[in-house]
Amino acid sequence: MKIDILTLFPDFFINPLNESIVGRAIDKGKIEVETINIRNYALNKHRQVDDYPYGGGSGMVLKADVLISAINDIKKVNSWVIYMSPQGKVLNQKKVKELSEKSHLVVLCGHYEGVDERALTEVDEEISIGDYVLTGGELPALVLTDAVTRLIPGVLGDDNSAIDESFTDYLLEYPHYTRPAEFNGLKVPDILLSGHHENIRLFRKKQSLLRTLIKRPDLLLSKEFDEEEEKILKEILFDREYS
Ligand code: 4FV
Repeated sequence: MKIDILTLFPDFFINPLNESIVGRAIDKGKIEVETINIRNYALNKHRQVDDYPYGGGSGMVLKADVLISAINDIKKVNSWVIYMSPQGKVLNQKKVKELSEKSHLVVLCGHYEGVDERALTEVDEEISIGDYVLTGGELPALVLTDAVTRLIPGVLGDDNSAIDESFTDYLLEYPHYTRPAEFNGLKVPDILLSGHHENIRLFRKKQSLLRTLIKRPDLLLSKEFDEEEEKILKEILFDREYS
């Protein structure tokens, strides 16, 4: 997979794309990430990329002619063009999984007041990282790049770790513990020290359901429960064993 990031601030990405898991994934050639300066597509000698909004108002707007020539210069037949914007659907793990299966993502970073609406004619999808307003689309582009990169086969040590993690199957992750076995008088649950894998699996499933019920019940609205999950939920809700 290749991710081309269209931005006015390519240097913003230097460190984050050279650190940790994403940096290693790029070094291992698991993913290619390139930042392209929108200003390279400015059309006049002043290298202008933005202008005053028609109809007045504060701030500047990124020019459609500049953005569209940039997008059309970069995109290929199989490209998926994403504009990071508060107007987009809020990113979730399901969407990340879907995007991680594409071969080429072009990610457009807005700035100032945003982009000329006509630039969206070359955009396949608007995505938001949350209902708040940022100074630019650079952080959202990094969030998307990080989340997608993790799901590329071979990026995470063992690909299994991306299977039973938060939001996979609409459940929050079970609690994690490591040494010391007792800390500040708080003991690691005995079942995790038992070595009984099936009981540990059931404990973790129950913890995931419980935590999701308490912390993010909204997630359960779009979840299909399998027989075992139904049994565990009944035990939680009615506080008694079900055979
Ligand atoms: C944003 C978000 C976001 C809006 C105006 C950039 C800013 C400026 N992008 N999720 N939330 N973008 O706040 O994706 O152009």
